[in-house]
Parts: sequence; C-alpha cells; structure tokens
Amino acid sequence: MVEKLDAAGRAKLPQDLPDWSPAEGRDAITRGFRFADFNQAWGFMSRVALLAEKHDHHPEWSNVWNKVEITLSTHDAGGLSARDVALAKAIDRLVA
Ligand code: HBI
Repeated sequence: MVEKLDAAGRAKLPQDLPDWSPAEGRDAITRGFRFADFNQAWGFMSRVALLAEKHDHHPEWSNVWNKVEITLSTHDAGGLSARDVALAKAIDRLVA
C-alpha cells in the first residue's frame, strides 16, 4: 500500500513544484505545458512516457495540438503520494 503524502510533504509542494497546482476537487496535482507545435508536444509526451515506465507511475494526461495537460495522483493511495512528487520533478527537468 502506498501512503498518501503527509502534511510536511504537502507543505513543501509550492516550493518543490512551483509550476504545479492542486487539481480541482481531487487529491492530485496538475500542470499545463505549451510547445511550439504538435511535433514538440509529442516529443515531450514520448519522453514523459519513458519516465512513467521508469517510475512505474503513470500520468493522467491530455494533448490538444501544442498543449499537454498532466495530472498526477496515486490510485493505490487514493490520492497524492511521494510517487507523484518524484514523477512531477522528473517531468519538470524535461522542460527546465
Ligand atoms: N500510476 N499514477 C499511477 N498510480 C498508480 O497507482 C499506479 C500507476 N502505475 C502503475 C501502478 N499503479 C501499478 O504498479 C499498481 O497498480 C500495481
């Protein structure tokens, strides 16, 4: 069983993941990305897919042309966990 993120971990989110926001109405985090075109967006999504496999932790995401929306939560924990924070940080490194 994966534990939900504790209060200390949640308090650090604004500093650890400044570009992510709490998702509406659920215990999850979300971030939007905008790229030059679909080709760039798709390349990003391909890299995120490989990260997800490496982390064994997969995003809920959508893509419209050059935009990608990613939401992270942990089904096994019933909400946000450290796995979501780790994957979000790894995703942020792709666009840093
Ligand atoms: N990805 N976001 C997310 N949440 C999960 O709970 C999850 C996952 N990827 C794989 C996975 N769980 C499995 O390892 C477990 O369901 C067994």
